[in-house]
Amino acid sequence: MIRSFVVCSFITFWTAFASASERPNIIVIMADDLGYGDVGCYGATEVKTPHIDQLAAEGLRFTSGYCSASTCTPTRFSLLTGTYAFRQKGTGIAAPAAPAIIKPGTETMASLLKKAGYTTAVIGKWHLGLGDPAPDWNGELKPGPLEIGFDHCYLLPTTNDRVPQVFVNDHRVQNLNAQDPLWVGNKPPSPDHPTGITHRDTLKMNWSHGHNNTIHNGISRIGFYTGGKDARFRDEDLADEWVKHSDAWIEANQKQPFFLYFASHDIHVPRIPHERFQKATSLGLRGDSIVQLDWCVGELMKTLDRLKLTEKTLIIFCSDNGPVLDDGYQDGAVEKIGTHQPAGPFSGGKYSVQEGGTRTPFITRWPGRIRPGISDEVVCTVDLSASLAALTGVTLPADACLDSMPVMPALLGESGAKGRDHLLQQDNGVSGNFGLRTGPWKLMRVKQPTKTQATVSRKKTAESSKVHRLYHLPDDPAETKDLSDENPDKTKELIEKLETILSAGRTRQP
Ligand code: NG6
Ligand code: CA
Repeated sequence: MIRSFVVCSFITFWTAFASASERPNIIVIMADDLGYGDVGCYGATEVKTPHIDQLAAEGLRFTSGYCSASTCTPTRFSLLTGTYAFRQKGTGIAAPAAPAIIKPGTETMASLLKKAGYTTAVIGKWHLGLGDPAPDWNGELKPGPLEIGFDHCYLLPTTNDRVPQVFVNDHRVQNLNAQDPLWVGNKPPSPDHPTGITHRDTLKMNWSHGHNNTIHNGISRIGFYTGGKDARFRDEDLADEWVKHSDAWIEANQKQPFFLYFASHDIHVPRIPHERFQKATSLGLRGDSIVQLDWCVGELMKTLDRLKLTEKTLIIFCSDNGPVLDDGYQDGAVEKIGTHQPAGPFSGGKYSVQEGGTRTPFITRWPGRIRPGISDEVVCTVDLSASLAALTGVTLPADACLDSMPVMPALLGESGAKGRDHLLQQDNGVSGNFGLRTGPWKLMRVKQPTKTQATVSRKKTAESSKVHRLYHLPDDPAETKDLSDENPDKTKELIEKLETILSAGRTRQP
């Protein structure tokens, strides 16, 4: 169902451009750990997000927009491949020295759009591994994005609480001095190597769990490294760097259709926004990082305006998983949360298969083509590959994008268009926990309980020891009342459907 802001007489105008295939510029902005309730247009009042709100006001805001997993690597894997991460081993949260998880030869969103004539780039957090069998930090970092369809990449290789803090520009660590090679490992390189444990009193941000290995910029991280001093960045400068690089890349590629995957690191830990954003909110550094993310969105919009590309560009804004407060550093997120509700009306958050884990902000904007409004259709980041292929007239190979549903008409808000008819939710991939939503019903399979910090979600969820639980989302968005005993047939039907999805190898019919 689509609720439109515009009167019906405009409909002919908004749909007049529909044709067999279209090639707008495409920017997918993926936020990191941003929850459903973390931005103004989804109900936040204690942090202001004027640019994301503007995107929603000029586009389509989804109330049932999801990412496919409640942690980063599996969502990003399935975003790019169109296949659920649980189908491939080794797609859980990637370690600092993880090899490339998406193998060359795999069809991806980028390789599909290249077939449609697009120039492609990923700028920002990668966290899908580099190299084979391990990253060669001082040599060529391949395979990586360039071997799976991207023409250019400018990356934070893992995630910023993991080592190393360097930019990867195409196949090389940027500014690496050959006299000072970069070494990365999972054990201390020497007994006297300073760590977050041995030098805890020197840290500018203290850790709360994990994150106590090598120190860089006064922050201890996951993993160890030495060398590469000239190549290292300051955490405070990350967002500026993504924006500057994106601006230049868009300008250089404005003549042909382009696809930019803008993978912001905000609001993942360590939350160290630029000094000009620090103290921007009463929510501490987590809130300040939301303001920085919003600024990035505004800068991308300004670049499009400046180059007169706004009406030629489809922007898709989403998140890689739901919210978390203390994710390993004492940054005030828990203490300063006030009345802010990061997961909005939902329960759970990052790491969980409750709604808060994967139901996240999801906005599409394409002025002149998408009629502004709100959509209740179910869409998921895993659908973007098949949907963008359909939009641009690329035929999907039968053996690619195994779970990606072509829901482009729903993403464009076309009249009567339907989203997906079921929605699968996974966590990091090893617990055996899954969620399955069809229509108003949500089945949860809980093999291992997930701890969600009470402050992420204020909703009291009923403790249940049952593996399979059933919820009616319109009446109970916070999944507090297990209705499986009252609805045994529905429960059985959904258990069978879940087992089929898990074992069938694919859900998209070729
Ligand atoms: C967890 C880390 C957490 C975060 C997460 C990945 C610990 C104790 N926790 O293992 O801090 O890095 O991995 O987040 O180390 S994600 O958004 O990239 O998936
Ligand atoms: Ca994340």
